[in-house]
Amino acid sequence: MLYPQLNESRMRIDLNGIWRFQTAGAEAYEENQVKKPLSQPMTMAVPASYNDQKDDVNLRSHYGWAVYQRTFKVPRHLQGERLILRFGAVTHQAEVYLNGQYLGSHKGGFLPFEFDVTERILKKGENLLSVAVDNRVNFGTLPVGNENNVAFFGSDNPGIPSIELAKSRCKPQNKPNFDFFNYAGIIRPVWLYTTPKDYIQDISLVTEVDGTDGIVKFRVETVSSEALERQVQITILDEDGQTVAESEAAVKPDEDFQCTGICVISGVHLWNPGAAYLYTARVTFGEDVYEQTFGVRTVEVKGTQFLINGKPLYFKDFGKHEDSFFRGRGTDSCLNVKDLSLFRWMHANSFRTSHYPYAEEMYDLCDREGIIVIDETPAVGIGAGGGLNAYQAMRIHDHHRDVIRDMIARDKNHPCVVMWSLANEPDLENFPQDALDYFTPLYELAHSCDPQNRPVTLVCCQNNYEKDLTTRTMDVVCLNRYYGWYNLGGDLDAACDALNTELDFWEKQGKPVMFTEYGADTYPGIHNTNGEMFSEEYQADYYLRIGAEIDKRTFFIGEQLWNFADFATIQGPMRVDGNKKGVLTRDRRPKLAAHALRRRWSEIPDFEYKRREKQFF
Ligand code: BDP
Repeated sequence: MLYPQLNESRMRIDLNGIWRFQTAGAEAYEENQVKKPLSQPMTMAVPASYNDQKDDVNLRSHYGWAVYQRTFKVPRHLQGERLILRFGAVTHQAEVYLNGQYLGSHKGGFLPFEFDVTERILKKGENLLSVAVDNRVNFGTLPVGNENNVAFFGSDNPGIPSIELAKSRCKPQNKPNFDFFNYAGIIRPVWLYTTPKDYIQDISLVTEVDGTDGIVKFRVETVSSEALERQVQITILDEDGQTVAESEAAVKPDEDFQCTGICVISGVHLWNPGAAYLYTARVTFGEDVYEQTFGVRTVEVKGTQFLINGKPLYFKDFGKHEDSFFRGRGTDSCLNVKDLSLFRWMHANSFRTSHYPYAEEMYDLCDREGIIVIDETPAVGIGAGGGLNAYQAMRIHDHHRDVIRDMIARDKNHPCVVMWSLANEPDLENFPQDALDYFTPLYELAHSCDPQNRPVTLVCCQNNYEKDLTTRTMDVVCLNRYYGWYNLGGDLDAACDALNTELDFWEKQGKPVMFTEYGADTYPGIHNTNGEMFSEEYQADYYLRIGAEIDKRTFFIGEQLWNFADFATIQGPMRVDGNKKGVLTRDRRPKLAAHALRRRWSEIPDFEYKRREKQFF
């Protein structure tokens, strides 16, 4: 799906800002709330989660539906154009109404969706746009939530007298099956944009390198109002706006108005981590123009190596969250710029979009800054506990396929994206064959959807790795491991021993292996000469000790620690004002470990690290 663009053929109108907002019922909203102006609205900023914008505990822990509303007028000169209403993401489910008329719904809180409103109800005067939003998570959603949506700490604790009475007094609320606050609302930009009546629907670009030439293979999909053969022109521009290659192809009615072709860039500048170079493919079709940026680079897994442009990469970086004060998970370009600046400060080169696809604006920034991305679906929490088989109990299969398809359709042209992650920490151990049967078709689907055929992985939990049949089938083995924290916490000698026992197992699998999480909760300001758990010293020591072990393993291709910064979670006995595994605080101040890692990573090159005789730790 193409991102809305402002250019000589397309107009983009920003519908962000202050909207009106009102909560609704757990199971439903009222017709009046979406068909008429809200009766008792409060103000609410878009894009942003609604939970932390007001000082109201009922909003923070709201459960169920809420309604956003705003009005807008369409400039006279846009009448006659094709008009599209586009949402970057609404968490987790949206039902959209325009002037009281139902436009449609969208399930899933982290991917864009749009409605063609050309022939619809758009009026000359004020148009009323209402978006009903449901934040509930359960066994049918991704991310997965608790099935009965009731949070009740200690519900299995026989020490609570009259447990049924206690339960009946609990307010219903979302109980996520994941460790990040269930922020909700219109979290990404809303646009009204135009295209000409006949338009470019999609562009896919695949690049190869042949000596000093860059080969750009393109596919363009168009929509035509007439059953005629027509031409599509592609011009490749370099960073100075100079034309470096051109091509033309015909779209035909009997070929679904699609065309393919090749452009060759001689003396190509490659896109590399830390040294990005972006070209623009300017596509013209009749009245329509779309400018798609891209980079020329290759990605490949070969033996135990992960190659970018044929060179073995070492990932040194983080799992992250879209998470900040006040906005929750709302898109914040300033924060994104700041975060990537901190990446540079720490000599990091990449991150995983744990645990959902991020805002499109972030991938554009990474393209430009040369930061590598592992792009993850929102499939987190696939594990039912209590002996239940998640693959039978959950109703997520079709939705999981949809999010894989939609994520790849959205992100396929970004040079920063080098691998797809199907899920985070599903249960792979208790029902190993069911897990394998569930994930193998998804792995194949991801490969078949991606024109660039990037590597595909899933991220596995600390488990009995000998029982887990799925992780070893992925292109890269991605390990979330907490030796020294949840396992063998406080004893780094024992933790390193256990890690080495596991690494001996992975060494035999002949695949590249990396950490996608490892870490220790650290309360900023706690210092300790003995380096005990929760102290800044422990976190710094933890990373350096574990770093020294993985440095000895040539098949180990990267260290994505958990987490870049502290982040919000549901309250509970395991969390002190959120998850404190950040190497930065939530307001982006470095803990001791950030300095230690900065020194370590300044000595680790992006490429060829494990080939060097001398290693740094
Ligand atoms: C991992 C999860 C991550 C959590 C982390 C933790 O993938 O979402 O935040 O544990 O416990 O299991 O800090």
